[in-house]
Amino acid sequence: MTATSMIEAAGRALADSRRLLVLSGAGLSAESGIPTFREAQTGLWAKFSPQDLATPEAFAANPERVWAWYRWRRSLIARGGVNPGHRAIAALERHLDVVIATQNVDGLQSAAGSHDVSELHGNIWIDRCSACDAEHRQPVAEADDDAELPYCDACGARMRPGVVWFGEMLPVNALERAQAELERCDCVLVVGTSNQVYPAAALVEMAVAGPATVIEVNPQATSVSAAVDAHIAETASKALPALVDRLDGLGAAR
Ligand code: BV8
Ligand code: ZN
Repeated sequence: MTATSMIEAAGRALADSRRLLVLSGAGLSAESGIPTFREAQTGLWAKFSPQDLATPEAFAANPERVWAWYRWRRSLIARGGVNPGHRAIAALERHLDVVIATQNVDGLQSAAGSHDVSELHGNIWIDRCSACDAEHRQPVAEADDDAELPYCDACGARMRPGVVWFGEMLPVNALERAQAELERCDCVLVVGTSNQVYPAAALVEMAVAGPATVIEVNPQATSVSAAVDAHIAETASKALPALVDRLDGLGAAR
């Protein structure tokens, strides 16, 4: 089936649904100019693998390098901002009850206006104390690469980015919220993830194994593409606004 006919089928499935769980990954923010982890990192970071930077060990060994990487990513996010895919997901709230569980740390889905976003891997705009967990939310702005590394006002320990690194537990409330939604929703929209990082990938697998209709938006095939109800092989910024247009056209009332 072509992407257009898949969008037709997915539009009808969404029109017949009342409660939608969105599971999103880095591909949703790719069109904001934020490289996904799968793509080779650009420029200065080309020689590093994210797995080698997004770990407690990397931070302990070289906090300057890890902070430089997060500051580089903060600048990309501040520059790129919300894209049509993020805005379309927010617009779906006109037609359905929408809960979003995102692997992305960029904060862009909330910035696009979505009201119920669980950040499974934390948020890049939060500094968190490596000792007492005190948190400080940074303004969304280009980072100052030359700024001193931050220390905790409360206990003096080093601050770290408020994200979940490899080998770290996910925030229990975010994960439990997503798991609970899998029981309640009648449709799941999987956007821009290669389903390779657990336990977030397990949510997608549970969706595919469950009773809800599953729609996947990803220009590439993934490990679940053959098992979902509709795989729209298109980018998020094209497919998601088209889905919203279909729902608007079908006059799907909430
Ligand atoms: C945990 C935040 C256990 C940081 C991220 C050894 C020890 C411990 C754990 C493990 C271990 N070995 C394996 C594990 C499990 C590990 C894991 O899954 N590893 C993988 C590599 C196998 N998981 C963990 O470590 C997790 N914690 O298991 O704890 C534990 C138990 C008890 C006690 C203590 C601990 C924590 C995982 C979270 C890691 N943090 N992010 C940061 O961002 O800096 S993960 C990070 O990579 C992202 O958040 C995302 O989730 C993940 C994948 O990123 P990408 O590949 O870039 O994105 P994605 O996969 O979404 O792929 C992009 C997709 O988009 C592609 O399919 C592409 O086709 C598509 N696309 C591209 N363009 C577009 C598009 N789609 C639509 N439109 C487009 N335009
Ligand atoms: Zn502290």
